[in-house]
Amino acid sequence: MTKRILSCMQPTNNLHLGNYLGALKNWVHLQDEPDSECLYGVVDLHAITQAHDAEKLAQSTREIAAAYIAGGIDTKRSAIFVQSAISGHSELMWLLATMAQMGKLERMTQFKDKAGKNAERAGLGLFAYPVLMAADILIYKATHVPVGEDQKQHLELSRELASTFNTRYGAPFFIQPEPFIQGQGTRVMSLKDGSKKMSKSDESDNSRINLTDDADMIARKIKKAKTDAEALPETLKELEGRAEALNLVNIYAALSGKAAADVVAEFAGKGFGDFKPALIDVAIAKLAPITARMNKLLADPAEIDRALAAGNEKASVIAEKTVRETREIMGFWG
Ligand code: AQP
Repeated sequence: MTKRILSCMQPTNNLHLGNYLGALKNWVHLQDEPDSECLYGVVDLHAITQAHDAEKLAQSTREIAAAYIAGGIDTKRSAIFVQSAISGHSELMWLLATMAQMGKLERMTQFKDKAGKNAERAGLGLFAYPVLMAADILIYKATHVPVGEDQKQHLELSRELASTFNTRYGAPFFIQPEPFIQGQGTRVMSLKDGSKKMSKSDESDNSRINLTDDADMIARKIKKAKTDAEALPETLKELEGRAEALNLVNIYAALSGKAAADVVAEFAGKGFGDFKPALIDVAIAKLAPITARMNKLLADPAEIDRALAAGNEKASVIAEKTVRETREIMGFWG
């Protein structure tokens, strides 16, 4: 096995089109990489770094796992695990936290965004989130981590912590993971504001297309999506400064597997009255089978729970070994 691929999502809410196009769709293809093993996590310990509903957490974890399977993760080939079920994540996080510099954590843009003006009152968990993410990755000695642009900074910290540990203890123990920056559709923007990314935690449900939305809801959200009054131009370059229009073109391209430049050329001169119905058709054609499969899995969650139990078992064998060896290298008793 030459590559170990690891990636995760938080059960903060249902997955949306951005999660699918920016991450899950690529994870499915990565399963076909030769000589590779894939581990996909539902990182529920990250989901509690901001206020969460305890009654919904376990169900959200199941829903994310259902979305992985419905989106094409093959549980015979890839492990789907739950972070909190594998205690080594928290233990390794503490060991790595002793090496993480406060100044670096303070500069993390996600912390700044999520803490907002109230950084003084933000929880330690939100601040230390990138260290837990480093533990998530290093515990599996992952060689490759598919991440969106927004997570690149966190991955860099994981690489640095691996290197700090190896230098401090004189052992080439942790692997520095390589990022896989994902291709087309990498950054899907909000349907209401083309300058903000589509996000699970956006207050407005109309800002995103959820993988649980039915055909009517998808159509309604796309019809309502913010656009402008101009027709589509002939080239992609001419869409500069029209963030919402560009976003819809990019979504169409990613869903249909076409290049964005070809999509603009195809619809050149047409307004959104023509473009939106076409986008609705491709979105429904692509997402309806995923939604149907997800609903079927959620109606009888035994299959999801079996997949998670098997994935947890596989992941915990690797994780326990790494933690045991880390403790030995650091000189702990027993
Ligand atoms: N809008 C997006 N476009 C493309 N990719 C995206 N991802 C998230 N939003 C977009 C990718 O999906 C994965 C989810 O990671 P996460 O669960 O850690 O969530 P996140 O990155 O913090 O973003 P979300 O889904 O909007 O959640 P909240 O609102 O809870 O922060 C990652 O691979 C991410 O790059």
